[in-house]
Amino acid sequence: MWVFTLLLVAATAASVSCQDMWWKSAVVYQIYPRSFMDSNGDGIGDLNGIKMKLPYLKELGVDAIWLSPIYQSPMKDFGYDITNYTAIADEYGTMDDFDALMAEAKRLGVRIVLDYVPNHTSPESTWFKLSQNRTGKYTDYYVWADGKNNDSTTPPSNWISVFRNSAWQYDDTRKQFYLHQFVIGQPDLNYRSSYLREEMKEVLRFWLSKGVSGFRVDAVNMMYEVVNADGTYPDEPLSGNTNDTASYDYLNHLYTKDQNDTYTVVYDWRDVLEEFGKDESKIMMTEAYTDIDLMMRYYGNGVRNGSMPFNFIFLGELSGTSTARNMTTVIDKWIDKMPANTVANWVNGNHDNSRMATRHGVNRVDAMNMLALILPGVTITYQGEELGMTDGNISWADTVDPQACNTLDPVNYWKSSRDPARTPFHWDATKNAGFSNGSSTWLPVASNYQTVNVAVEKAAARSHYKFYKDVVALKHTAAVTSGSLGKTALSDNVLVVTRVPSSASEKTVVGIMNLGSSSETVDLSKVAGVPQTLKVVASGVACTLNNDDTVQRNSVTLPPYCAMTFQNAAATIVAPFLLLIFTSLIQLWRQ
Ligand SMILES: *[C@@H]1O[C@H](CO)[C@@H](O)[C@H](O)[C@H]1NC(C)=O
Ligand SMILES: *[C@@H]1O[C@H](CO)[C@@H](O)[C@H](O)[C@H]1NC(C)=O
Ligand SMILES: *[C@@H]1O[C@H](CO)[C@@H](O)[C@H](O)[C@H]1NC(C)=O
Ligand SMILES: *[C@@H]1O[C@H](CO)[C@@H](O)[C@H](O)[C@H]1NC(C)=O
Ligand SMILES: *[C@@H]1O[C@H](CO)[C@@H](O)[C@H](O)[C@H]1NC(C)=O
Ligand SMILES: *[C@@H]1O[C@H](CO)[C@@H](O)[C@H](O)[C@H]1NC(C)=O
Ligand SMILES: *[C@@H]1O[C@H](CO)[C@@H](O)[C@H](O)[C@H]1NC(C)=O
Ligand SMILES: *[C@@H]1O[C@H](CO)[C@@H](O)[C@H](O)[C@H]1NC(C)=O
Ligand SMILES: *[C@@H]1O[C@H](CO)[C@@H](O)[C@H](O)[C@H]1NC(C)=O
Ligand SMILES: CC(=O)N[C@H]1CO[C@H](CO)[C@@H](O)[C@@H]1O
Ligand SMILES: [Ca+2]
Ligand SMILES: [Ca+2]
Repeated sequence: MWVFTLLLVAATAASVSCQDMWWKSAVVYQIYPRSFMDSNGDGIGDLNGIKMKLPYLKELGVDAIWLSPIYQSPMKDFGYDITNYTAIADEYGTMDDFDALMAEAKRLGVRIVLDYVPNHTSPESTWFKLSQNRTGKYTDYYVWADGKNNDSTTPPSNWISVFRNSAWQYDDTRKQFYLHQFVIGQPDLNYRSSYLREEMKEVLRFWLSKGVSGFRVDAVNMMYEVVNADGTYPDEPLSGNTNDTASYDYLNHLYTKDQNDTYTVVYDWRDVLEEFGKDESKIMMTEAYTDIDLMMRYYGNGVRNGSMPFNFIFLGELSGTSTARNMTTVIDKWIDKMPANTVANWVNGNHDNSRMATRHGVNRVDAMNMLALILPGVTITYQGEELGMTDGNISWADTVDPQACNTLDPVNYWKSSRDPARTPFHWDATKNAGFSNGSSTWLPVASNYQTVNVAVEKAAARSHYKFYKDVVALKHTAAVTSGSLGKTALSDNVLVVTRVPSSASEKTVVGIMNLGSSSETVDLSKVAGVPQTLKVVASGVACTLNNDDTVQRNSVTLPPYCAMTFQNAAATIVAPFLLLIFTSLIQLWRQ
């Protein structure tokens, strides 16, 4: 009996330290602040707007919100061009507003993760001005170089910006070129300067001291560029993919991304996060669109810990025509590569890509949301995915994204525009979708806001919102947090995902989806780990069963496009029973 009691105590202690690592199984919800909620009627979302809507996020069940940049910026790239990393953009509010948002989020138990943009600042930054002047340590804060043959009209190398044309801009003050891998208004910082590296760590400490739970790191693999021994920069070879000489795709980027020094800097940042990790494990997520093997190195090198690299596999490798087998292949691809004891993550969308509901089709919204939520690790949801929001239609006249404007092409601009995925959030069917009470909004509201919005979806018997919320509620069950993972394609259209907990007293979670346009009846007794009697805990918009209905595993019928989640039907009496024994034992012992 003593052994039994001790075991129970040990189990309790272990689960407490697991809680600490809150992001091991968590939902991180990306907010694009400009488009979430406008509190003062200027047509631009802001911090007070986010604060007003925290109860919505709490009710939805998200663990943390990641805010796209909220810092002082001339908004040439909508906040990814930062003037001052420790000041709030005027249009988003003040530092007092941030502190109030932080306090309210803490009160509600919603964590805040901030965007960290280390590759570049705005040229309006004081650092840049001091660097132009070659003032002290700031002299080498940016990547400066003479033109070829010291000519002010010939750039130092042939490098091309992600947003088209030369990546070098001549600066008349310093009489040198500066590098900008993104827009001209985003000069690259120079990570070969130790002063700069220290300065950037101070930025992390500033926000950690305010209580944030971690960072999402922007464009991390662009931090370092190769420099020759004589200080010149090597030309990149042509890719052969396109004849458009202004396109980023024209070159093979051997020297401007994925350099080895990058990983060291990321591991150094992890150490800074550890300084603040006593009460809460801090999260770091890095954005790098690159080869999967290079991505895995962000997790750590076996000696030092790093950060969780964003998994863009759902974005890049699945589409509306993917089969159930395609999905299992793609899931394995990530899981098989992950180093031991690291955390997986699943990204369904962000502000740079066409919305999930548009890429996969509205019919697959429930399936894709369910998949990202019940697989192990962190689910990253871009605002509006829980509603099935689709891309808005933005005319050339209304286009503001520099990536589209730089094409100067009023016909084909939409192919490179990120505006359609950034339209204001749909709260209700009133003016401006309830996003703003102003006369206009910074981007037009998508035209389907009267049918796709929070108010309508909360009131409906079935909706993407309700389904999403019901699945999120399982995120912290033992099955989803740490259960074993099974995935079986029963046909081209039917995928079954099982999460079986190690303890028989915990419930198994089973997710099932029909990707096709005809009804399917499947026998789940063929799938390992599926309980005999299943109770519906989440039922998508295309399904007919309701929550709490039960079905036998040997015959489950799925209407077209239906996604459902089940748990074991039989109430488990084991856990409460054990608890009863345990408390009785303690009482006995005390007497
Ligand atoms: C509506 O607009 C007024 C100013 O025009 C502003 O003071 C108020 O906070 C706004 N309310 C909401 C909910 O947007
Ligand atoms: C950033 O803004 C803060 C608050 O206004 C100010 O104290 C600080 O000096 C600024 N830093 C830079 C580099 O401009
Ligand atoms: C840079 O130098 C110019 C000319 O000496 C001066 O006008 C300007 O104030 C200086 N800027 C900074 C940030 O020191
Ligand atoms: C390049 O030209 C500038 C003047 O434009 C001059 O100050 C500098 O010394 C020259 N650099 C080299 C390496 O010749
Ligand atoms: C580039 O132009 C050449 C010559 O016109 C053509 O043969 C080739 O197919 C083009 N390449 C691409 C990727 O369009
Ligand atoms: C980068 O690091 C990898 C792994 O340690 C190594 O194999 C490779 O040679 C390095 N590349 C360079 C250019 O140093
Ligand atoms: C890396 O992280 C793991 C898991 O959190 C931890 O056990 C380990 O001690 C860390 N290693 C280092 C070198 O910090
Ligand atoms: C999806 O499956 C089809 C048929 O097996 C295959 O041809 C295709 O390459 C797969 N696509 C992906 C992304 O795995
Ligand atoms: C955008 O336009 C397309 C084609 O006209 C249409 O199918 C789609 O529903 C529109 N999207 C929205 C959000 O209005
Ligand atoms: C997903 C994401 O945050 N993408 C950003 C990557 O970095 C560039 C430059 O900072 C931004 O334009 C993107 O929005
Ligand atoms: Ca506003
Ligand atoms: Ca860089």
